[in-house]
Amino acid sequence: MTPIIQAMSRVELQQAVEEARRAWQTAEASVEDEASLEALRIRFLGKKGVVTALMTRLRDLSPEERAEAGRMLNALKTEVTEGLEARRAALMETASRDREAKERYDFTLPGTWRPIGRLHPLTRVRLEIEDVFQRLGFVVATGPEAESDYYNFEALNMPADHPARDEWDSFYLGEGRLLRTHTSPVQIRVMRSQQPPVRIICPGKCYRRDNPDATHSPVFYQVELLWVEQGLTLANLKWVISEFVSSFFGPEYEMRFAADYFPFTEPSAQVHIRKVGREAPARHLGGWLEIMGAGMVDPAVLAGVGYDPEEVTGFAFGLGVERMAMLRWGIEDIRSFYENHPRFLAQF
Ligand code: 2NL
Repeated sequence: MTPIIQAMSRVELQQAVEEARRAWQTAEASVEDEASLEALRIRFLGKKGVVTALMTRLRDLSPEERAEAGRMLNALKTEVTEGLEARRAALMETASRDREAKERYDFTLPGTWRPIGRLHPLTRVRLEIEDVFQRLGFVVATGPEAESDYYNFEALNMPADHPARDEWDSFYLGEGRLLRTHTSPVQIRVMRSQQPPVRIICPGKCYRRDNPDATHSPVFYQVELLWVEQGLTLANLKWVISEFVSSFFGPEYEMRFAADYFPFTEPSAQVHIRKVGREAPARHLGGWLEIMGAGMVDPAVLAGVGYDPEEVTGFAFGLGVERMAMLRWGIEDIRSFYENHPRFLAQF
């Protein structure tokens, strides 16, 4: 297109406007994005643009000619302005349709599959045991797994040279610390911090220096129970345990106590259960299964925490959570609980 720098006649201006219109119509068809659209706007309507330059030429004409040429130029300007606007709208329309196509959700696609977790069988059994005793009015108490010799042994009537300590070999952490071998230290802590009556259950992780085999694991879970109050006897202990047996194993189980020994209870007993009608020959222990150890709290333990053994009596028991789970589901190896094979865990 010829630059418009010289004075123009009416005809020349008319021809230049027609030429500009054709140039616009050709250029307009080639707009394909925001950038080329903006370049086109500057080329025609910018300060140094084609239409602007032609406008300045109006002053070369007489007032009569100027009016007519002005209308022509205004028509061109309107055509260009509206054309640009239409192109811009078309570009935006395309852009938003593209975006919608890209962002559209397909609700028929399958969702992301994630395996749903579940409680570990030991957690399930522990919670169920807690539930049985909470319904009987016992409160859950917990405490540290790293303990002192005093709480784990001394306060339980096992001074340093006591032979019973052999049964509970611990892991020693140094600086007088050891991993608790039972949850009894929690009961000692509770008794030292409050007056009777005490009705608690103490679930938690315990550690013993045992080699792993089908029935031993150096880490295991225990639930202990303690009830201290005026006038408690072995009869109350038997009632609490029989409530547990019928709740956890079912009403068709019978129970018996067999004499045992623990340094912290006197008398002490093993508790056995058997499904009624499942009597077995004596060589199979008559079908009886040991489920826990229990007894009346030794007066020396009560005195040790500042209670008056002439005033209050108490009883306690301790059971292994793994053993309860093994009996419930017929699991034969305690190590199954700690190997965490998904196919083992998925069964519960
Ligand atoms: C077992 C035996 C038992 C206790 C734990 C206990 C705690 C205090 C005082 C007296 Cl503070 N006794 N606990 C009593 C008898 C037996 O556990 O073989 N458990 C698996």
